[in-house]
Amino acid sequence: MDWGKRLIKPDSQVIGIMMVFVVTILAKMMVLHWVMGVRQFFVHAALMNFATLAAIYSLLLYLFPRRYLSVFWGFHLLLTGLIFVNTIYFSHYFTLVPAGIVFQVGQLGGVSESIFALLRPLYFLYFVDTILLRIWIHKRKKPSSEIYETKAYRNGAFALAFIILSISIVGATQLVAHSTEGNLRPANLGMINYHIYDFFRFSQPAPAVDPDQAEEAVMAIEEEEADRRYEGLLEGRNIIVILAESLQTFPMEHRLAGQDITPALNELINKETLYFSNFYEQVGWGNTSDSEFVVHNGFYPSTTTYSYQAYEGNDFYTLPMHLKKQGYSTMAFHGNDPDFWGRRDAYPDQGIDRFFSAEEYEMNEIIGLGLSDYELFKQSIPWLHETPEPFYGFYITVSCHHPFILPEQYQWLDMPAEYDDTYLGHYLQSVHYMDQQIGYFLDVLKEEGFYENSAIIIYGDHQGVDMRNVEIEELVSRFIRKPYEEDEMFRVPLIIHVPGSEINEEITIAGGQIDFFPTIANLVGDPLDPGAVLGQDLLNIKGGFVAKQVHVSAGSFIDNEKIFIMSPEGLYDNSRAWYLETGEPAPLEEARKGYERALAEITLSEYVMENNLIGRVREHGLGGILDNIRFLLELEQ
Ligand code: GP9
Ligand code: MN
Repeated sequence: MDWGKRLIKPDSQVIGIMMVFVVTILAKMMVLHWVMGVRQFFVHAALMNFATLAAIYSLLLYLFPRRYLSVFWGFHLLLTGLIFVNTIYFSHYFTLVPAGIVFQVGQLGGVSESIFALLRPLYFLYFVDTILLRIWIHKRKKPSSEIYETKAYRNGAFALAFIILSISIVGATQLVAHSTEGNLRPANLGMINYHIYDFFRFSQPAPAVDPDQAEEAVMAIEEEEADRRYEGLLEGRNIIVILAESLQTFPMEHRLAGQDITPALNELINKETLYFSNFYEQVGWGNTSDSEFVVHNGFYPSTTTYSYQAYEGNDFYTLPMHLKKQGYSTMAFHGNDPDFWGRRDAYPDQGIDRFFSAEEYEMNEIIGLGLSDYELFKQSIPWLHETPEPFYGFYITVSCHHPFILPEQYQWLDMPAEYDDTYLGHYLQSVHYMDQQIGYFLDVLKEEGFYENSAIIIYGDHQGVDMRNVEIEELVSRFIRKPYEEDEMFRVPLIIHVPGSEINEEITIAGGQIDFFPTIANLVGDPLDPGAVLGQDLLNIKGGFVAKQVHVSAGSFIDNEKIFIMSPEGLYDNSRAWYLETGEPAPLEEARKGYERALAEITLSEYVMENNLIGRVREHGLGGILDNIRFLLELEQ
């Protein structure tokens, strides 16, 4: 047998073909990396992803020696699809598609309008080379394939795949982990390596908690003022919470060509109201549903998928449950599919006893995602009448949702030319419409006799306009007359309106959605025990603290003086910090403690939730959980 001839010649041809597939995919990935703003790790990510692709293609050759051309092409198509989807996803979420998305595929129908709005014809260019490759492999004469089935060849390819895989994925990932203090991110791993890492992380148990750092965080959370301000202010009242979709604070503070964008809300915050003006969103992958999860539980959302899914089957202790102890009836209203974000299954465990959704509502006026806010409020009145008081009613609005396209007849703001038909213009119209429906709802509550003995709480679930989109950033900066940055993007209002009370106060302490539960618990006269949740009672603390995760790198935070944004590539020294008041840069070292606290809180939260430990937290507090962790660590030694 002429081994030399048979092995070397066709092999080099096949390797050449393989490289065409690898390099074309890699080139497209590098385009995506560039779009994602990967700079410092650009070459590194390209090399790492090249190694991984070469390894996978070698493995494919080993596994499919006869049909390797079609398999190569199939994989090329698959990865191109992934690059395409990642590009769309990145344009909205500014990260790559997370592994946990597999649980969210069912939600896609509901947001199809949003997805189409993000699609750009340019993205289809990704498929051009894939199509050309199909034509090319169809035309070319296949080299004899027998040769690739020889044992020597198969082992050789396998060994190559194995070596490159282990060196590229494990070795290089370790190096990146080392230089970024373990912050593995899309911006330092690149697309395919990040997906592989994310997949393994997703299937791993909760990360290890450093008990000393977590203890410092818990002690900081427990630090409260001695007098309990406003304790019991809401006692006995119905509590009506309106989750205001995509409502940020800035539209409340700026006028548009002489018009108030949120006249109803502005009127509210000037009378009988506690208004939290430095309040921030803390959602994770589950957007609206995560904001519900955070306000009701006082814990962070999951970092892997939407929290109702990630923590399905857990025991919880939530605000609605806390209120039920005081005899409250609990219910939620949402003019959309009850299974959206898994609400139907999640609500009973969250202490929400009745859920009025598209199955109960007459879906007679659809705006964007679902029933109009007007109908959402209006149709709920008979249900309020039939519910024993006091009740807790949680309203999820949907009309003001991306892409913020309102029917013509509801675009009530006179739009100046500079914002006409812009994303910001559409957003402000939608915010205005929602504001007017909230105003209408308050009037109806008055007419129906609910207003005087209720508290009406309104909060924004998350940002509507994203500063990472250059066009939007420019428009909003012009509108608010200062650079539009993360501090403004994450700021959402919290309004607690207490009709007939003497109060009227703007609370400027920094707070986040995680503080909602302990704050309301104090207001209803049943404060939570210290160490019961990871939030604080915003009316009785010295200093606020808001940890961010998921949509910016974990470790980012906001306190009363400054904001710290951990760099996307995971390097502390590349991070940014600035003072909220002046916008002046703050020394990064001033943020080190907050960065550590943010990470400690998020890790502890995930540990509690992933191990279903709320029962224990109820008995022994978060301090008790830390004692357990210490005990387990000692056992391991
Ligand atoms: C629909 C609504 C979706 O259920 O909650 O809003 P989103 O999560 O996309 O912000
Ligand atoms: Mn939302």
